[in-house]
Amino acid sequence: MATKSGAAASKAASGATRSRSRKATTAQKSRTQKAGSTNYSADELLKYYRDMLLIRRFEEKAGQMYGMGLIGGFCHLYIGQEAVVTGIQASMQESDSVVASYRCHGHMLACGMDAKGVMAELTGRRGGYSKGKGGSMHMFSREKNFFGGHGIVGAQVPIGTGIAFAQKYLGENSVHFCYLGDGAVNQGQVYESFNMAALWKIPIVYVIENNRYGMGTSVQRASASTELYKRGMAYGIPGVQADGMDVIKVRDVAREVIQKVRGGAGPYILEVMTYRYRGHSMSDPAKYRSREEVQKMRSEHDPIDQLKKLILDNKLGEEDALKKIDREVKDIVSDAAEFAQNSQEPDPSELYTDVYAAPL
Ligand SMILES: Cc1ncc(C[n+]2csc(CCOP(=O)(O)OP(=O)(O)O)c2C)c(N)n1
Ligand SMILES: [Mg+2]
Repeated sequence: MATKSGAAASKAASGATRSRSRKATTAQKSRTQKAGSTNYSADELLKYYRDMLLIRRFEEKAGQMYGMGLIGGFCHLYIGQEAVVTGIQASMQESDSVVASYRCHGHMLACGMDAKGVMAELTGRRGGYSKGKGGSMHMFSREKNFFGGHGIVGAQVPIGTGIAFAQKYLGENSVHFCYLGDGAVNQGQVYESFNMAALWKIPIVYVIENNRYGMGTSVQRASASTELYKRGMAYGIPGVQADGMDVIKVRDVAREVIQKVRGGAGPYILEVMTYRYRGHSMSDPAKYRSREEVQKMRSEHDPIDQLKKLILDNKLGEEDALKKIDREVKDIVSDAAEFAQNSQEPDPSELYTDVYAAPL
């Protein structure tokens, strides 16, 4: 998958000459090459491997526990999309913040939230991030600058824009990352937010995770224009598209984008081309796509397998080092599952707490 820039695309669309568009193509190529260059250390790669594997194993365990009836309500797994949050998180600063949709467990783990607290929230226990009262889509961590988990499609976009505005207003040099799906991009509130963000040069990156489907509807069937990184053109918001199955490419494109946004350029759109292996939620049999389609993505583009191959082929880590990470991750996840089953359910009196910031 290539990296495309919205600026180059808009030039071509406005009838640029052949030579100008040839220049744009060369620029795109060098950007892609740069994104794929050996611009990484062995330690970094092993860390990305660990971070992606933690999300993968955590989600597999959550899926199992859901099947056993230990997790109720909705549960949207992030399996397949791990390179997106891992690559972006690797390019962030500690004070940067994140808001996400309901497919958010991976984002929480990437932000450094504790696997025990996330899993215990899924099982609805006191040890969970929302004391067992929020569940899968409603977890927050002020400490890790993670602002939820939002079940209403697109609702996080004005919220994220507000958080980014506050950061600018308070004079912080932070960038906000607002994740949304391809299914959210046709909503009115998204464009109202884009307008304000561009008008006030708000330091926000809108990360569109294009996993090709919104529930059971493919992007082609839902969107009149499918190049989602161009969706800010009406407001002068630049956009770029990256291969979301390659953690290094995501990280490198994100770094370029963040540098511009932190430097005061205003909002940016980063569209990452990704894929979810599981259904929309645990109750989706995914009949709208073929098994072959999923299998092809898994065998040819899996983010974890690709990184593993890169590490081994370039002798940046031994098979044993990767096995050690596998064991470490497995232990974190089984400890989280155990904690999530042994933590107490919330006391009924908790029904009346945490409803208002300042109780009436
Ligand atoms: C305002 C609103 N409309 C509809 C829904 C039902 N709904 C839940 S998820 C979803 C699809 C969203 O897809 P996308 O944004 O691509 O995210 P993905 O599930 O692929 O991560 C819809 C329509 C909702 N939760 N909120
Ligand atoms: Mg989608």
